[in-house]
Amino acid sequence: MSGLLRKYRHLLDLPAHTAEVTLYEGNTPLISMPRLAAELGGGFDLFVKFEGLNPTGSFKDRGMTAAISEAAGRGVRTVICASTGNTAASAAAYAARAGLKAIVLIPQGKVAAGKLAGATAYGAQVVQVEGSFDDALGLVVAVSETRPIALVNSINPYRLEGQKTAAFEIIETLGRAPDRLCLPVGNAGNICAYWLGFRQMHERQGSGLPRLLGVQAAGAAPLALGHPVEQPETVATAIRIGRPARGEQALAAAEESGGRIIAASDDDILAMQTLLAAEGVWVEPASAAGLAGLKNEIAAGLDVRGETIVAVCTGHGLKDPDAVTRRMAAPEVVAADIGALEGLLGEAE
Ligand code: AN7
Repeated sequence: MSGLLRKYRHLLDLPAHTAEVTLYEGNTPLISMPRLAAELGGGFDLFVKFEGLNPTGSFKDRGMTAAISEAAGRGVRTVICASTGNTAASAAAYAARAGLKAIVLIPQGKVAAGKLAGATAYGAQVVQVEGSFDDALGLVVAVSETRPIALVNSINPYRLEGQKTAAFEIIETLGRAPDRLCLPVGNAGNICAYWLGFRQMHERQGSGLPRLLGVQAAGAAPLALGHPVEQPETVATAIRIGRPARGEQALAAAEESGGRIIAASDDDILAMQTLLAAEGVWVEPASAAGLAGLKNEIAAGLDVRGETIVAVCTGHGLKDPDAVTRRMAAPEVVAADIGALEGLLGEAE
């Protein structure tokens, strides 16, 4: 078993002092989704790259193994990030692994339970900011400029180096790049990393390039709208971001690929979360955004017949259990009695 840095070191632009800190991230499954493809109109092959199966439950671990390995190898003692939750949990875990201190700034009251619990469990100093993710990012950038603290948000170029590995894995599994890649967009690091990774492999081995479909939540869609959103709001709290740090780079990548960045409504995102779970893949709301956008595009006439499409599902459903439980009725109750159970089940098989 090896971590991503050891496996892909020859393909990653990391300084010589980088000292691998790993939790054996990556190597996530590419799951065929025939029923969902049929639901979306059929005629194409659909796969989910299930990044929720990383060590801390999100894709962030790919970039974090790189960023923390670089920081640790340089002798840094403390790392800091702003986060909507997943980056916080991942930074906390990899910092703990390396014996470093992690400070994570999160928007007050807007982080899903599994992420806050994770950051706390791994021993990070968790600070709630009275403001948005964008406000928190401004603060950590400023503080990392004046103190010997490493910033591990995706502004850090090593994060993108690590996250490129997801594109490498998809090419390894399919034997080439997919025709289209859809994924959620928040601070816009991941879409940029995928594009870097696909381009790198295409230059090396002619593996092809996917069209990118980046999808934001409608209430937090600065790139789809073309201007910053001062008060972003969405049920998909992971991507509740109004001023993406890599926004321009993401728009350029989408355009270069022949794709685009669009928005999907919260209702569409939650409906897609339900559809994915109905085929056995439970993801957090933000992770359903890419496919929610794809579904809307197909309904509006996008022709994907004959294509191979990969949807990146970035985080596990367990990250945000409340997204499901707050919408459900309490499960029915039955007496501890076989007659009562038989009555309740009726004719069901
Ligand atoms: C599940 O954790 O920004 O476009 O601070 O958690 O690379 O930002 C999370 C982002 C998609 C968007 N899906 O990725 C953070 C944070 C999930 C996420 C995104 C995030 P980027």
